Parts: sequence; C-alpha cells; structure tokens
Amino acid sequence: MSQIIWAVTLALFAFVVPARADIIVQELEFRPGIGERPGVIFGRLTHQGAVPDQLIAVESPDARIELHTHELQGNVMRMRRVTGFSLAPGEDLLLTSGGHHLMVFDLLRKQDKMPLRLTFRFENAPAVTTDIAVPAKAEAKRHHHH
Ligand SMILES: [Cu+2]
Repeated sequence: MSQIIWAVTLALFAFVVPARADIIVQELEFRPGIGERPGVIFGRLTHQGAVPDQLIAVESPDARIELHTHELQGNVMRMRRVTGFSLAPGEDLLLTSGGHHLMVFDLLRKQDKMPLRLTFRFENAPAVTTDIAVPAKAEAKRHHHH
C-alpha cells in the first residue's frame, strides 16, 4: 500500500515541477544612459507558476546589470541596489520608472549594432534568456562625437 502512495506522490511531483517554469519576460525596454551614465531597463515579468519565486540576478555578456528599487529616504526618493525582486504566483512584476528597475553599467560600446543579451535568473524557475534592442536614438546621440 505504501508503495502505491509513494508512486502517486512521485507522479504528482513530476506533474507539479514543470509548472514552476512559467515566468514570462516581456515588454522589455532599454533606455541607454547619456554619455557614461548607466542605462535602465523597464519591462514586465509574468509569473504563471504555482509557487512564489524571486528574480535573483540579470546577467549579460555585454554589460553589468544591477537590480534597483526606489525608496523614500526622508522626503527624497532614492535608488537602492537590492538582491532580489519577489515574484508572486499569478502576479506581474513591473520594472518601471520610479519603481523596481534594472540598471545597466559598463555597456560595451564595441557592440553598438548588437542587441543586448539578458539572462534572467530565478530562485526556482529556469533561467530565461532574451535579446533586447538598443534603441536607434542612442546611435544618433553617439554620432555627435564624430
Ligand atoms: Cu537604478
């Protein structure tokens, strides 16, 4: 009898695990910084899994990415680096101006024409890799240096 229960438990576990993989990264928008200033990335992460998760890092071969949030210090809104953003099942995490966002440092200028490759790493869900376009406006600004 206990073997049957164990088999059923394993079957349920096998069914539940793939459901944890459902984090969709969408609506990404990269705004490069002016001159040597860091750029910023906004977007939306939709968590369709059943268990709470956390975005713990965003990596790129082309830049150093930090997770930032805004918080009120006295009367002043300031940016602060954080180690993760919580992802609740069935909810969207918004990366937005004045809220949570990604900060882009040390962008490799050699690769102006290339999209920026990002890998989102989560506590539970598998990593998501996606490319984000470098806007044409950034190209235009850089042409002033010629
Ligand atoms: Cu920031």
